[in-house]
Amino acid sequence: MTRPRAPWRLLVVNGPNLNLLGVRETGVYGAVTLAEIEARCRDLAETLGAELAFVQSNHEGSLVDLIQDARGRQDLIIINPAAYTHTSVAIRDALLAVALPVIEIHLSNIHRREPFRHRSFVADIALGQIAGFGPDVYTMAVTAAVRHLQAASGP
Ligand code: DHK
Repeated sequence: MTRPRAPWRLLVVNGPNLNLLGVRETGVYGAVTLAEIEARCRDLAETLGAELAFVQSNHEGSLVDLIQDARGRQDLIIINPAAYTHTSVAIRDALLAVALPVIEIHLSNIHRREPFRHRSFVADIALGQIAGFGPDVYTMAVTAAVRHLQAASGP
């Protein structure tokens, strides 16, 4: 496999209901909108020399399509699968199929919440999981992604 080279191409995938960030359950997910999170990620990506694609869908099949489209076009996927984290074999299989490194993120600390949120179909195929720091998990993941790709690109 060819090693990735800068500029790193990052895809950020957002699952269901994240389009309502800033409005939905603000005590859990905070008051920052997805558009603001995208803007923060874009600023950081530019600073770090990365290209950023940022997508959201409420539909499992559309998320599978978006992940499949990343094959050969992106170097790494950052994903907040939202509720599909806990249910979707299809999203897991799509991530395995494209064989790109994955970073899993959640605004809330899913391990402190209801037991059904403790299970993730993505965690064991991800480089790592970042959860519980609100919108900052997105920029943390962009930083981690670039560091990972830099290390993987070799000297
Ligand atoms: C977002 C959701 O919509 C939930 O279904 C997940 C995740 C947690 C988050 O914290 O970002 O359980």
